Amino acid sequence: MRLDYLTIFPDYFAPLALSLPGKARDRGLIDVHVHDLRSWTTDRHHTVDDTPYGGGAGMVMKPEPWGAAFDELEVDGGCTIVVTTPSGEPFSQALARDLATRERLVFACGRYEGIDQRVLDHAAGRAEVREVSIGDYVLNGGEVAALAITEAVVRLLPGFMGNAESLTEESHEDGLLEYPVYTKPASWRDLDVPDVLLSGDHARIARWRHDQAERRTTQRRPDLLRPSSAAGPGEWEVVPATRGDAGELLTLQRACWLQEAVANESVTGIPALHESLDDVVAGLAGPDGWTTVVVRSHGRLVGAARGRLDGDVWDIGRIMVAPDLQGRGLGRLLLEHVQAIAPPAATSYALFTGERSVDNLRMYKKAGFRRRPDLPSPPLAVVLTKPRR
Ligand code: JD8
Repeated sequence: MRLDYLTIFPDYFAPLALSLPGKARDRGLIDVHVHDLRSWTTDRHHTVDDTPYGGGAGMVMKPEPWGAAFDELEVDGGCTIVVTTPSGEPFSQALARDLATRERLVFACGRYEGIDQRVLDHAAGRAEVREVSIGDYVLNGGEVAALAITEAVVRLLPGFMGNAESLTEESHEDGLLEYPVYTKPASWRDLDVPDVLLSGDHARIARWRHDQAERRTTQRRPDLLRPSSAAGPGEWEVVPATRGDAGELLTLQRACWLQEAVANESVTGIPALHESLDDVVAGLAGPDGWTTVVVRSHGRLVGAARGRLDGDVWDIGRIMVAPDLQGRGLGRLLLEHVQAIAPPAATSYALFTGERSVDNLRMYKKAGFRRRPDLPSPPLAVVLTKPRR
C-alpha cells in the first residue's frame, strides 16, 4: 500500500519510521511519502492560508496549493483521499478494514479553521474522498488523526501481523471490548491473578474471558450491544449491523431459508439453515470479511444483506426479507445498497440463489444480474453475476 501525507507540519510524521509502520516499511508492505504543502505555494512567503469569506475568526487554507499537490501526486490514478476533519464520518474498525483494501491512501491534513470546501469538491471529481473523524473532540489539525488511522489500517495489511489470528480476538473486531489480561507474577502487591487463568482449563478460561468482555462492554459501551437504530414505517433505512442484531438475524435467516428449502425441496444443502448463533456472531465480527447491513421497522429487524470482496468480485449474500413483508421492494432496496457499498476494488458482483427461487431470480434479472451456468455453484443453486458500471 502506498501512503502519501499532505501537511504543513511534515515532522509530525517522523513516528512513521518507528514501531509498527517502521516494520511495515522495512518489509515493503507500505511505501510512505510525506509532503510539505508549502512546496506547492508560489509566493515568497509560502502562504497557505487566508481570511474566511463571510467573516469569522481564524484563517482558512487556500485551495491552490492543494490543487497543485493533487496534480503532482496524480491522484487520478485510483487512490483514496482521506481528509481528516472533525466533521467527518466516524472512524471505526469496520472503516479501517475497508481502507485496508485500498492500493493507495492520500491523507490531506488540514490546519487553521479547515480547508477551502472547493478542494474537497474538486478532489471528489478525481478520486474517492473519505472525510473521517477519529472522535468527538477538537484537535488543532489533521495530522494526529492521520497517524491514528494509519496505524489502525497498516496493522490489518496481509502479512503484517505475525499471527493474523490475534486480530480476530480484538476489541471492536467481535463487537465486544477486550477482556482483562494478566502476566507474571501470579501475585503482585497482594493482588492475585484470577484462579481461572491458572487452571489450564481452556474452555473455562474462554467462558470467563467472554463474560468479562460482555460485562465490560455492558458497563462502558452499552451502545455496542444495543441493536441497530430502529426506522419508522416507510423509512426503511439500511444501517450497518451490530453484534446486538445477531439473535434476530439468526431468526430471520432460518425463516427465509425455510422458504428456500421448500421452494427447492432441499434442506441439507442450505448453510443458512444449519448455522448457530455463534456462527452468525462470527459472520458479523468481520474476520470472514463480510460487511452486513440490516433494516428495521418498528424496532423489528425485517431485512438484511451482506457483501465481501473476493479478488475484484464483490460477493453478495444472505439477502433476506421477513416473509410477511416480501413483495414491497425491500429486497430491491437491500440489493441496491449492498452493491453501492462495494469498495472501488470491486469490478463486478456475484451472488447465487436456489434454481427454483423464481421471485429471487426475477428480482436479480431485473437488477441486471445474469445467470452464469459456466461458473461453479452450490448444489441446486445458480450463480448470477453483474459487471460494475
Ligand atoms: C483536521 C483543522 C482544527 C477544527 C477549528 C480547531 C479529526 N477528531 C478530530 N478532532 N479534530 C480534528 C481535526 C481538527 C482540525 C483539522 C482534523 C484541520 N483543525 C480546527 C475545526 C474547529 N479548529 C479531528 N480527524
